[in-house]
Amino acid sequence: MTSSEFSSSSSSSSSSPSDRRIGALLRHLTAATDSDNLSSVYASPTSGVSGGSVFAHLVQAPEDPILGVTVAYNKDPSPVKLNLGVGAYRTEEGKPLVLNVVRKAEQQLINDRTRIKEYLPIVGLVEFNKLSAKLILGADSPAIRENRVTTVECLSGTGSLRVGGEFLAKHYHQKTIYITQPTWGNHPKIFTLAGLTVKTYRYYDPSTRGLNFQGLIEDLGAATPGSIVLLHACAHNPTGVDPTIQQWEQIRQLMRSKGLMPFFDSAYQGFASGSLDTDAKPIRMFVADGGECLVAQSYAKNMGLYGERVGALSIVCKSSDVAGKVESQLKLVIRPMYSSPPIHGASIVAVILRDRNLFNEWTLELKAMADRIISMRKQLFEALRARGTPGDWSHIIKQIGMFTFTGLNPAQVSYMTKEYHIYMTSDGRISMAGLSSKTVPHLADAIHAVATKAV
Ligand code: PLA
Repeated sequence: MTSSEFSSSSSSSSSSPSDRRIGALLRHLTAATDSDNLSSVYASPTSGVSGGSVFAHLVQAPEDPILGVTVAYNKDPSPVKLNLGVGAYRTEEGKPLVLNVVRKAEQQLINDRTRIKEYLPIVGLVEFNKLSAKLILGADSPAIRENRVTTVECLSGTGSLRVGGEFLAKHYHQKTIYITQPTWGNHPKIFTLAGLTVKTYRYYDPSTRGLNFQGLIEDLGAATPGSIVLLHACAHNPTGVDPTIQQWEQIRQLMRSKGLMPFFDSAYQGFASGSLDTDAKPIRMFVADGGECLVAQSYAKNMGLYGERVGALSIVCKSSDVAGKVESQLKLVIRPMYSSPPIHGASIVAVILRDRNLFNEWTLELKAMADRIISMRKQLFEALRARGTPGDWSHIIKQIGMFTFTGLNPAQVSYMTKEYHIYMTSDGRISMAGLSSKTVPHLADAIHAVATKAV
């Protein structure tokens, strides 16, 4: 039956109301089809320009600069291969780690037969949100007490940044976000797709392998008032270089004086110093002055919940009235994006954060991970010294968190991959968490080779 046959029969007096509704719908669709001139598509749904796929014109996209390192690593059959690309913690045996405290929390969840799998609200697990805000802002935070923080569960750190970015693009008067130069490779993509304009501010000085504080202050000082500034809360990725507390205070004063909006990315709380409170200090300094800010939190690294995709976005506001409105608008961002977040990972976090014993056990396991990374720094530094490797490698022990920004160039990185089967991002960043006492000598040999050869 063609649409015209259908519409003529549906308009006859003998047709039922539902026939008539379907007829009206079909006429509507037919009209849209004609006006959009899509009939050829309907006539031959799979035909492309030359009768092939309608996607034949696509070019092969490159692998992601960080996650693509793992793809290449997985294809390498060498028994000595080493993946120092993605920032994922490994044990001394080179194995991924599920924290003991996470296993315990999961067991509790499984044993609880009252638990159900209904959708969470758009904002996620409410208890998780409250506990996450306390974890990052401090249990005694005046902003929490005054009920002017709104927190929504998001898909790990990335999802929190994306939701926060889109919220700002819709509702904040300035659309420019300043990110550090360099930064985590996904930042510019996340914020551009969220609808913001991305600019950079100076951060790292390759000649000192430390912070370019002067450049940072100059660039933020020259930023358009009101702009958004992305700040790595601790353990800057990829450089491992953080401002001192005194420098943070200067940054805070400058940003507040220019009305710059802080957006903290906290992906490594506890990984920099081994202490959750110490690593949250810069954020708490900004919250203590009573001003507004955004915080994206991830539990990927500090609880080892990578694939569970657990994180939170908190927006600290000036009043509880504003916080309520902000939350209502965040829901409008989230609902059409993924409707509501997953339940399992956030439940694990809530079980651990609400129970004093589990919480304490977590802090010990977290400290052990941070300490092992610090010990890898020392071992690598010593191994290079023992080999007499030319150059100053003290930044390996000075830098903080998961990564060392080695200073190796892309040609040296590619030589190390080809000759030594060592995988890392082309900017010379190595994940210290992927190293072990057993693999340090292999890495030191490779670095020694590229530092002594003209690669
Ligand atoms: N922010 C920063 C600064 C990060 O380094 C990462 C992860 C995230 C946010 C997002 O993490 P999440 O979404 O998993 O919570 N960076 C990793 C992994 C560890 C990655 O690139 O996805 C990295 O190797 O750089």
